[in-house]
Amino acid sequence: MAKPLNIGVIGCGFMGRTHSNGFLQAPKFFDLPYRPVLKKICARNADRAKSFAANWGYEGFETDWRKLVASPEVDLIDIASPNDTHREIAIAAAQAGKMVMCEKPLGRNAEESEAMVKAVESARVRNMVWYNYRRVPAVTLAKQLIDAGRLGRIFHYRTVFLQDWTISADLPQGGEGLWRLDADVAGSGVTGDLLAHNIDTALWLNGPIEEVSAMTETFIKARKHNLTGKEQPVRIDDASAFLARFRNGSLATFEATRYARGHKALYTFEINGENASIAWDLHDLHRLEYFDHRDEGRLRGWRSVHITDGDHPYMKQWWVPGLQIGYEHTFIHQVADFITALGEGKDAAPTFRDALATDYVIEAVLKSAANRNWAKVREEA
Ligand code: SOE
Repeated sequence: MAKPLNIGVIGCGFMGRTHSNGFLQAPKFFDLPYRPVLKKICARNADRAKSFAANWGYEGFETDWRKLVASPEVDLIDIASPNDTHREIAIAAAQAGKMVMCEKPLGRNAEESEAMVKAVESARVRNMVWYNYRRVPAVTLAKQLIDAGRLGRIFHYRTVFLQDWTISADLPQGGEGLWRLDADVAGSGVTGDLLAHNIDTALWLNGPIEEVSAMTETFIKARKHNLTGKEQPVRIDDASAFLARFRNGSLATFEATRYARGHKALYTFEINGENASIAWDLHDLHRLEYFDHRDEGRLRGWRSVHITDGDHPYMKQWWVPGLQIGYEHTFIHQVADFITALGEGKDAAPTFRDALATDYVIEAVLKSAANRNWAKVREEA
C-alpha cells in the first residue's frame, strides 16, 4: 500500500479545481509510491471552502493559509491562489519544511521568484511549478523527438497564445476571476499569464533564450475596479509580442493577446529544423503535426499523428488506442510525475529554479517593450 502524502491546497478557483482533480485522479491511473490525501482546502470565504471541501472530498477546510502551512497534518502545500499570494505562502511553507507546488507564474516578477527559489533550496524541500502544457502527451512527444535529434539543427520557433475575453471596455478589473487584469495582483498581463506558458515550453524544447525585442500594448486604458468601485488605470499589458534569439542560434517569434476576436485559448507552436518540422495546437491537443524531409519524395508531406497509442507518452495509462484525453489530464500527469520523482528521491521539472528562467525572459520582454530596444535575458544567479 502506497504511503499517504497529505496535501493542503490554497485557493478554490479554476486552478484549485484542476489541481484537486489532479491529486484525486493520479493514483487511480498511475502506480505511485505515495497516495495523495486531500487533507485540507483553504479559502478566505468559509462557506466556499466548506462546499469545495465537500465536493472534492477534502477532510476539512481552513480560512487562514498560515494555519494550513503550520499544520503538522500536511506534508505538501499547493498554491492555487492569485499571483500576489505566491511568494509569501511559498516562503512560509518552505520554512515550515513542507514540499511546495505553485501555480504559474512563480512570482509576480523575477525578484519574487528569486526569493521563492532561495526559500525552497535552503529548506531543501521538493518543489514544482504547474506549467501543465509540458504534460500534454503530444508536447512531451515533441520533446522526445527534438532530444533524439530528429529535427536536426533548429532554425525557427514560432508560437502564439491568443484569447479574446477582455475586449469589452465594460469588463471591470480586480476581484474574483478578474484579478488577472489588476497589475498589483497579477504582476503583468498576458506576458506573465499567457506567454509564460509559451516561454516555459520553448525553454524546455529549444533551450535558453539570450535576448529579446518586444512590444506591448494596453488597449483599454482604464476600467472600473471591482474592489474600489472606481474607474482606475489599467496597468497590465493586454497584448505582447517579441522576437527572440535562442542560445542554439535559432530565431523565434512569440505573441499573446486577449484581443484576438474569435480565439479562446489558441496556444500553438511550430519548430522548423534542418531535417524536420513539428507543429502543435492546443485546440487539437491530441495531434502532433510532423514533416520529415527524409521521407521518400513522392510521399513526403505533413503527417497528423493522433497521439493516443500505448507507445505515446502517458497514453498507456489511459484508455485504448484511438481514444483521446484532454486538458485536465495534464495536471494529473504533473501530479504523477511529481510523486514518481519523489519516490526516486528526485525533483520533477519544472522546479522553482526552472520557472525562474521563464521569469527572467518575462522580465527582459517587459524591459525591452518599455525601453523600445533589445534586452538581454538575465543569466541564472
Ligand atoms: C487565462 O485565461 C488562463 O486561464 C491562464 O491563466 C492559464 O494559465 C491558461 O492555461 C489558460 O488561460
